[in-house]
Amino acid sequence: MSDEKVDLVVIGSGPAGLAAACEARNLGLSVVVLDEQPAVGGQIYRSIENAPSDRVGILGADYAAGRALADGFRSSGADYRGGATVWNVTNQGVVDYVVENRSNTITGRHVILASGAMERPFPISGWTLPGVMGVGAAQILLKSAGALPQEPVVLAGCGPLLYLLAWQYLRAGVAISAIVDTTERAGYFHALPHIVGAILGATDLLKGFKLLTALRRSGVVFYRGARDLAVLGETEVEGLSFVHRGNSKSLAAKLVLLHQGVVPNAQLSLSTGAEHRWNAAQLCWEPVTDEWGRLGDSVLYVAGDSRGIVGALASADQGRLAALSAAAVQGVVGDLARRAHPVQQQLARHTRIRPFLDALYRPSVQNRIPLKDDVLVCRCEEVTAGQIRGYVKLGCLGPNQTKSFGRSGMGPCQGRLCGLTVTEIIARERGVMPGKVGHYRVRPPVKPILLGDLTG
Ligand SMILES: Cc1cc2nc3c(=O)[nH]c(=O)nc-3n(C[C@H](O)[C@@H](O)[C@H](O)COP(=O)(O)OP(=O)(O)OC[C@H]3O[C@@H](n4cnc5c(N)ncnc54)[C@H](O)[C@@H]3O)c2cc1C
Repeated sequence: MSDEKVDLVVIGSGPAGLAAACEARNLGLSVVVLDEQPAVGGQIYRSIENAPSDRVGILGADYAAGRALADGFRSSGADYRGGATVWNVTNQGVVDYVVENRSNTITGRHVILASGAMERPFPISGWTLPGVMGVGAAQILLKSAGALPQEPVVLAGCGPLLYLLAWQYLRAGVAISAIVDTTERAGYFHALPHIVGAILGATDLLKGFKLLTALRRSGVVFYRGARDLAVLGETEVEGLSFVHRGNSKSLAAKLVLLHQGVVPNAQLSLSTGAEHRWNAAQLCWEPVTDEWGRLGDSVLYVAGDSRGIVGALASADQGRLAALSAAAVQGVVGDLARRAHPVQQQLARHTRIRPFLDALYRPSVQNRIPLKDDVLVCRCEEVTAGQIRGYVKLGCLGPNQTKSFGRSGMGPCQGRLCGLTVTEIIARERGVMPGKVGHYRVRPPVKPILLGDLTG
């Protein structure tokens, strides 16, 4: 076990972490970046440094743009440690991580948590069958290995990432049987008041518009406003059933990709005991920070999607701002306001479209809170929606108690996958807001590690 000290430890090498590291190095801070992935890039720019040109072509210009950020990071002088899984962070800046089966400790005068986003759970009947994957997971296979489905695929759900992968698949020659779109009609009405902000962020709006137009022109069948989705099959996926314009439909498929947006991967900030609030627009927990992303009066900052979903460009802006603030606290920067001003303006530009997207692609209640009792909620411990409701009837008030009632949230993912669903089910049963119900108390190790890793 080592115990080194540096000015800044950054956890995560997505846009937020890479930009934070570059900014901090520019200001002369010593920087170590840890990431459990073997290469830099995070979710959006995964494998950007070694992706062959045909794959970059398929993934599109937004992906290719990550190359400049990765190059800048490589020449910044920051120390990058890939394959490093962080399992513990303290409010004093101590970070424990495992790399190559050995646990190490590093202390940062400041630490930036930039652990990004994860896909929102999509708990419907059959969602745990072999042959069902998240759209994000399928995109990870494409980015990291160029892996593509050989058989026609059904994509179901809503949100920019779903349409993006459909577009990327079309460019790669993958056959798409259908896009079963769950965007609700109400979403359009709720998004309307935010249209001015979206128009001011015209580039993003235009990109989305072009992408949807390309999909429509491709002839892919769209079922808009689909409801009552259920994955069919006993031991593996056989298809997807749903209701479209009042008619029951079912499509045969061996691969069904589900998606209804991404949510902050907040396990690290939650594990520090920092205050988190329920974001009613994005339907998720987010850490309470100051404008720079600082958690209370600790030495910890949060930047990027793990602070609340903002997208790649805004994540990078937040990374820069957190690094600037940390450098100012360390006495390296005397003119914080002046340096931060252009980045803050850019951040405002990059987040203008967010309220529009949040309203339009708000996942429907029935796809977040399973009505059927037999739908699995906690996949690790195989706890169903009915069981969670049963615990509430017995007096269970929040997610932490579900652990003692029936092991929900006790498996290897430590509630990362079921946490939001459990909170929302309990809130609905109790007739209170999710913020009142609370979230799983997350304790280190936040990622599964072996006892041998600690002693090795
Ligand atoms: C699967 C998926 C695919 C996505 N694809 C796209 C896309 O193609 N286009 C797009 O615009 N947006 C995409 N997004 C949204 C996306 O996450 C961006 O908004 C952006 O990447 C956020 O940047 P970030 O730096 O905050 O986090 P990320 O890019 O998510 O990076 C976070 C990094 O933290 C690391 N990390 C997390 N926890 C730990 C830990 N405990 N120890 C060590 N390392 C850790 C992860 O390995 C990851 O590399 C995707 C999201 C997901 C979940």
